[in-house]
Amino acid sequence: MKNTLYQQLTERKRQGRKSFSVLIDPDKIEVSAIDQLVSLAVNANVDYFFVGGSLVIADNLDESIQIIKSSCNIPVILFPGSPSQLSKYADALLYLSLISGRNPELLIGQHVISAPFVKHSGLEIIPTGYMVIDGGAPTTVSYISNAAPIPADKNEIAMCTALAGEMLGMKLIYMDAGSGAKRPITEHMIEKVARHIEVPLVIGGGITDPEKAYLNCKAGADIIVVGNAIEKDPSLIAEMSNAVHSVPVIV
Ligand code: 1GP
Repeated sequence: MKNTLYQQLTERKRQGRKSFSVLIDPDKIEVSAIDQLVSLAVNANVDYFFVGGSLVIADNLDESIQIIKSSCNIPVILFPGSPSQLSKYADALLYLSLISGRNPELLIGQHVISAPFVKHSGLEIIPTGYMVIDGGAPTTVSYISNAAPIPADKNEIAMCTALAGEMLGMKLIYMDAGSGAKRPITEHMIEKVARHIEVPLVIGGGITDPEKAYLNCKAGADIIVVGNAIEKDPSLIAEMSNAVHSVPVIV
């Protein structure tokens, strides 16, 4: 039987291999520019594409994913801002529960409403504990979610939240300072959380240089997600990917 993407993720973690994911927000990229981005990603050995955004106003989600899938084998994982952002052309769905917030709609409410739709999508579902960390600027995600982020220096709260998420059955923990965050998540917080959980840890939000991506991985991140910085300068893909893949393998 074919390994699921999640099995691949956990296997990579077991081997101590770090992964790099490019975030594509269909609202922020012209469909015509996707081909070039994909070719840069293939050359840079990017591990995953995350596709999604807080809003996804443009009606091009299916089309964007089809273009990616037709030109490479890099898995496409949906990172949806709302349950309407589904596409059967993707490989898997991060089934997000906003465990850092106290908004019941984003913890379970929207999931109940969209459950049959999600089930019938045929997508691989990856239950994900989504934690928003204060990145120094009110981001779209914090406004839309109507939930306070975890303060950037409250490492214990982050650790306890991740631990609770894992014990509730979340298969991934995604800590996000929000797209375009002024301050990305600190290595102290990443280290604290990584030491206490066993599931893979995804880190994103405001990562703009390869050095930061490298340090995040050293601190315990398993997957680094970059969107904004690459939208501004696509040539960063290679440097970021190299930095993540150059982290020494420690198991
Ligand atoms: C946002 O984690 C992602 O949800 C990536 O953030 O766009 O700032 O890289 P950036």
